[in-house]
Amino acid sequence: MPRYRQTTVGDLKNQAVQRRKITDTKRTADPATMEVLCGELPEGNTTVFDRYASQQPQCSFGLTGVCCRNCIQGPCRITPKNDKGICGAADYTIVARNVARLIAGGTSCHSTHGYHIAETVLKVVDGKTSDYSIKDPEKLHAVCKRLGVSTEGKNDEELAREVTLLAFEDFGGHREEPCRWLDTTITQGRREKFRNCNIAPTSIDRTVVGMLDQTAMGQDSDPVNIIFGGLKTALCDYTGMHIATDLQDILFGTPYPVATEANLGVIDADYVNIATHGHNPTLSEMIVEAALQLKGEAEAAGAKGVKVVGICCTGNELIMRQGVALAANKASQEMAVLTGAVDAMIVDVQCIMPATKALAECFHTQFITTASQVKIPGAQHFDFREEDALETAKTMVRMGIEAYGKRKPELIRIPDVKHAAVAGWSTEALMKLFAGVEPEEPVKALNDAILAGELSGVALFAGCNNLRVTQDESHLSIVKELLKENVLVVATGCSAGAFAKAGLLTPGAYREYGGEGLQRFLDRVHEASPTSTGLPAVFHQGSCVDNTRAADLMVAMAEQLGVDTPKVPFVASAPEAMHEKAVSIGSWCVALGMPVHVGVMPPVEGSPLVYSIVTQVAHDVYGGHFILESDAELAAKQLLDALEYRRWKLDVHRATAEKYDADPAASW
Ligand code: NFS
Ligand code: SF4
Repeated sequence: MPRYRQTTVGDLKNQAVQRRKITDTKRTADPATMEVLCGELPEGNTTVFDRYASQQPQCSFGLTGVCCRNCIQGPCRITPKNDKGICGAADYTIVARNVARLIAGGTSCHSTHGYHIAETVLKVVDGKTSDYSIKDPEKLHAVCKRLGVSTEGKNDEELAREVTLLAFEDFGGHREEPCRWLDTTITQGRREKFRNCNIAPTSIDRTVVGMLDQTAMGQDSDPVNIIFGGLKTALCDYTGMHIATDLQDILFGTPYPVATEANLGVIDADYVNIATHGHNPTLSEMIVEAALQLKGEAEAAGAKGVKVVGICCTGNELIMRQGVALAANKASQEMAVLTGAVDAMIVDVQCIMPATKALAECFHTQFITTASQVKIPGAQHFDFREEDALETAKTMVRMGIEAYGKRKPELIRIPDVKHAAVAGWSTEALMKLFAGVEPEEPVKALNDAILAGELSGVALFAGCNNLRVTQDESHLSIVKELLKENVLVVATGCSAGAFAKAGLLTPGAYREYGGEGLQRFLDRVHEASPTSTGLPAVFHQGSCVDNTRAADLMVAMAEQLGVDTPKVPFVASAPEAMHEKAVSIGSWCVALGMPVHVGVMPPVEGSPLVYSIVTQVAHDVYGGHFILESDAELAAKQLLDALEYRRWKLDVHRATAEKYDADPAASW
């Protein structure tokens, strides 16, 4: 029987791994980024890679999570000599509190994003802006159905208003019942589990505030209770981002396959290049529209037109819906500026390094901020409002057109590296693909392939770039291992960016990277439901805020199989988790029952107790657990083992249920 978890409780990693010498480390696996890095930097400047090196060695109290700064008697640090903080907080309390606060931070980002989209929808239906409209009434109706909103005799605007008001209740309402976007999108088994464990949130805002309260000085010191509070908060992250994805699909359209390109080579010296960076599509969708409308002005300035390229998750939003080319993921954002051919970088929220602005100053690049909560000293700021979105977007694009004339030709060096990519694999798009084989119940095509042993399961690759490791390298090596072993891979965020940049999203790439079973399966479904784009090796599901698309897929699989989610052969991996958002996503994935690999050690090593809760006890309670493994080869093996264990158990439980004409066992 394969093992589903590490057996070495408390056998913590050698901390030396965390502090490997930067000189021993290859910085990036991305040839385009490497090429730019090898060139000259403007005098006095650094890149994220240099600053990571300068920060070494980093403090081991912080690295292992045993530094508490939750009151101003601190900082208190746990050492062999001092096993308690001034107030008496032990390592397990401090580590648990720190992790829970990371989750609260991540949840705040995603839910603020979702809230902003909800406000935009309301402005649209109230007629306060004419720049947006309801592009996907079909999705609107599907969401209404799920939420139990009657559609009889109501037009799209009325329905959208009703849905949005329900979303506001999930954010800040006072109700006894769990948040609707959580409760209506999970299995019955999870609903009961979350209620029984008292981690089903009733309001996002209330829960995040409650988490800050719970983890303040002199409050909760029970690590299990704190971690459960953290999971409740993480389920708010899920709720907020599910709202964001649903409403974005309603407003901008549910993504379907679209062909494009990725990596720095998409920046084209003949065009005015506008890089959009951040996360929120309300801005970038308008930039795309403005770029189209201002083609003539760009031509008058001597360019062939305006080319919009994406960075980080704004890039992921645009690649999904508009087929806009993706230039860079997080660790390469400065490299885009260093090409010398980005005329304006327009940013909204999250993952925008202040250093990118500093670097832009050495070039002609206009750096423009647009969100009231994200201002960067020295950057041009526009107060972006939906009411006059297109006009503001045009003003910003015009700044890029003007800057185009001020380029310094001697500084232009665009790596000749780019790959064709097919993105746009929302869960709806995947179901459409599977429907060719199983028109009545599309997900059955996927489950049947797993039950037949053709596929070994499904993996979600998510998360960031983290400077502690070689950029993109473990994303690529782990995924290649899994593809070879016939795992169907979906991806989001900077992980999807890494795959796009490296050619794993290229049409037909599954032939190069997939095992025989995966190739056979994809050939079959594609033949039955052909696309004009062809199929990639990895299916891009969007930005980080879109991670619930993968959860929806897992829930659909569970329901078709007649089991709860912890039994589904479905795993997740964040090889380079970095942001607080990644911590919250990983945590709700665990609560939903996924084995979740994290390739950089989160700050939990300082407490063997917390370490064992997240890697082992979590499994007993929720069926999901963290696999904390920095070695890519071992990580791939553990993910494959977890899938094998689940397939084995599923087979046993299904065979037994059939024999005794009963439901499959509820345990995992
Ligand atoms: Ni996700 Fe996307 Fe990237 Fe990480 Fe940042 S851009 S939201 S947080 S770094 S994947
Ligand atoms: Fe120290 Fe306790 Fe204050 Fe934390 S809350 S800084 S452990 S006294």
